[in-house]
Amino acid sequence: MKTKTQLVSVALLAVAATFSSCDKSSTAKNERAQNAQASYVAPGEKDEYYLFYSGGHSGQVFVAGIPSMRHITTIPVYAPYPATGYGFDDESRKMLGDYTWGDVHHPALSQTGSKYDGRWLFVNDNANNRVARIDLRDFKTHQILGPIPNSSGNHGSSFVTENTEYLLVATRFSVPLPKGRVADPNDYEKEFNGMVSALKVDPKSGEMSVAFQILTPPFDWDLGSTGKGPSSGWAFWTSYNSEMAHDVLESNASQKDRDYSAIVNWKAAAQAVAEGKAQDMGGVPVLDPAKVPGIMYFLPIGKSPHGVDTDPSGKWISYGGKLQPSVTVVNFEKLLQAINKKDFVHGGDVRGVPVLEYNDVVEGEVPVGLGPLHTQFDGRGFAYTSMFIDSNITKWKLPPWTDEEKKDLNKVVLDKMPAHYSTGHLVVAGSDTAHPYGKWCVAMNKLSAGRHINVGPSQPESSQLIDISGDKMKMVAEAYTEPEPHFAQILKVSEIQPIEAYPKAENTDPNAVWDKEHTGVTRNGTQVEAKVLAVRSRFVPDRIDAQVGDDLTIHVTNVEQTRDMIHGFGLIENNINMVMDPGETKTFHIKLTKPGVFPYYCTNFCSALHQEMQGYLVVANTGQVMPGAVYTSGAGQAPIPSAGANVPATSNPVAPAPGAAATPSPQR
Ligand code: RUQ
Ligand code: CUA
Repeated sequence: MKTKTQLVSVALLAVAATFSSCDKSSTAKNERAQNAQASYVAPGEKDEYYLFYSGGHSGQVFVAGIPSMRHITTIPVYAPYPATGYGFDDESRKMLGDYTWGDVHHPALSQTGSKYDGRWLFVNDNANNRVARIDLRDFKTHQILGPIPNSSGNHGSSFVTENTEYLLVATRFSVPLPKGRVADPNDYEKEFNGMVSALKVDPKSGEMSVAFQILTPPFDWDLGSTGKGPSSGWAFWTSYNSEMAHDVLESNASQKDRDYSAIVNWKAAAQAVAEGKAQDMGGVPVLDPAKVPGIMYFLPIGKSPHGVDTDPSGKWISYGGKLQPSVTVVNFEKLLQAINKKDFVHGGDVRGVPVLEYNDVVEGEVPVGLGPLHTQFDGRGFAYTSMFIDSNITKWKLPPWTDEEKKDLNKVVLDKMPAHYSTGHLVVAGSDTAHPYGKWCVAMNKLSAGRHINVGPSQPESSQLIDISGDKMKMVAEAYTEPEPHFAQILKVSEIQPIEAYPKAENTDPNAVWDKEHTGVTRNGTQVEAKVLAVRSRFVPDRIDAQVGDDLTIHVTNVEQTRDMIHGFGLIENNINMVMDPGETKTFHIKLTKPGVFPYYCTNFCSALHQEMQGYLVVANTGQVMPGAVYTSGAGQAPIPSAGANVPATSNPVAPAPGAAATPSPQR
């Protein structure tokens, strides 16, 4: 007689057999072949789009190709990344400051005229209130701004305005302001505040700076979206915790049926700041919306909404319900009318901010299903919402709706594509511009639940590529990334032309060396400076002398001008690992504390003689004279300091004794 367990496994086997036999049916086979073709990029061919994924708490940005979904490169932003030497040289170390991690959520491409201009990619750090700028000319991080003052938990970030005038960001957590002030969380309502911030972007250099902020009640701001077209100059935010709870948020922040969306007129706010209506807080001009009317309004929206997304026309604002099974579509024109007519909730304001009447401005609640988080648009009148609980992508039709559709909005829900599993964000190519590319959607799923080969308990995230060009969505490929993509941006490859080497003419580093004559080591007191040249396949000089107690600075210039000719400079047991791209100079500084001879070597495989590309850093004891030490003669050159008497070289305990055979005979 079979045991119960045996029976269960027999049943499971039967189910598995059904699945595999249906997988092998000719329809499935045909479909698979078609999908494979749709995402196949043959060896030697290239992808059509870049996919820039946020890397979540890995602190990085991943770059993949669409449609192949192949991971192509990783751009380190908030975390050291030895592969590119990021976080080891002086410059990137300085950018990282006191932190070695960040939580990248929402990348945003720069725009001109509500179209991607291919210049920069901005990414937020949810954890330490920062925003970074990646230059798409070299795919490198060039600036990290922050921690932003008066802000704590930079989640609602970064959203670019139509011409990248500003990045608009909002704080997720409320804290006592200015930061550093301590108050009891029991006094949350009174003592804590949130903030919406505008970061100015220099139109030439992309350099970001904190322009101004708007004070808010202590709601938890979640996500944002900037306006365009009719909503140009406006921005929209979702929040949770209008209850202003400070503990057990899971239930305490889900009491009310509505939470507030903030409707911000950022142009009016900038104007008010210019007119001197702001007050300084922590060095930032801060506007109080109770005292400066016309810059902020609140709109009650379904319980704890999550994403808010403006459609390409700028007229429809979609709010993902998260805890209610619908997407709320707001008609911006009605919203503007209500504001102009001062049609506010009777006698209602929250801390001096006027509250709009829900029914005046909402076009409809589209019943998309359970757990709607984010919505994207294809520019053809369709919207796609990620469903966290239902684990699918739901396609629906934007207004204008017919009277019949209005009566039953189930009619505008057009298609559902199962995703695997629990989709968080999704991205449609170009959705946040006035000119989406459409065609591709990528679902970023929170649970991959064993759809890949087993890699133990730490499971990757899954991303699924969906063809949205037809009436019905079609899933064509699946890929995995390390935790954890939140949002992404898609850019047409043909729209940018990244450089492949840094032109020599552009290298303005005063310590760059391009020929052997200018390399060398100089000493001034205890300051030792080495200018090193790297070229296939050697370092010049390949010996650097210093002493314990010295401040050693090493500049390495990779003089190559050829694509992919990268050299590294790894210094053994000193935690130094620089990587120089062709034409680049990098610098590190180290206080020498331990004596020894430390080999340095090229870490990046550059030629057949890559292994030979090595040298020695000789760190003598203080005052110990190394007869072979070579210092470049020059002005200001001081002699090696000696500690009174010369410290003799340590004798070699394994050196052959005088008179012994030079080469010991092999042991028996
Ligand atoms: S958030 S899914 Cu920043 Cu929706 Cu992650
Ligand atoms: Cu240079 Cu390997």
